[in-house]
Amino acid sequence: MEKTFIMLKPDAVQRNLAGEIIGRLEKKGLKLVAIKMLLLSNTLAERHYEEHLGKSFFQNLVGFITSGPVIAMVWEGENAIQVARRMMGNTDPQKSEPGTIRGDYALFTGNNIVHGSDSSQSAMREIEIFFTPSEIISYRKDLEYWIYGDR
Ligand code: DAT
Ligand code: MG
Repeated sequence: MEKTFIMLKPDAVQRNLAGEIIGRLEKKGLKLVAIKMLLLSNTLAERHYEEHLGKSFFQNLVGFITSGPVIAMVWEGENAIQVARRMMGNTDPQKSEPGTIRGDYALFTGNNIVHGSDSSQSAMREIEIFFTPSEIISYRKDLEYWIYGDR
């Protein structure tokens, strides 16, 4: 089963959107398997966003993501990475479709309220940065027995 790393950025927490975003992912049928609130250190933020090191917006990005508490989560489900990315919408909220999280709740790329892994490689890397294996809970929901049987 695929796992993806989703993080509610400081603007989501400041704007009281945490429940709304978690609710959307939950109602879609993705399964929450790990969650914690934390304040990112510069080191952790730079590690999380290392692919953007050297880009013009890197300092702003790190400054913003460390500016207040974030909520880090792991969500599980079939095709969870792509499904969550589609629900989040385009990186630039002025281009994301209405009905997506960013399309409905954000206006600026620098403050686009949610992070989601973009590939299975990033998902594995990002999950490992934020969670130890014992913090990720393996459990089943009733519907899964109907979909997958006993395995
Ligand atoms: P995404 O968050 O959709 O995966 P990304 O990985 O390209 O997008 O960039 C990470 C974050 O960096 C993004 O959510 C917001 C910020 N960012 C990206 N491009 C930017 C730009 N051109 N100007 C300002 N911030 C940007
Ligand atoms: Mg990205």
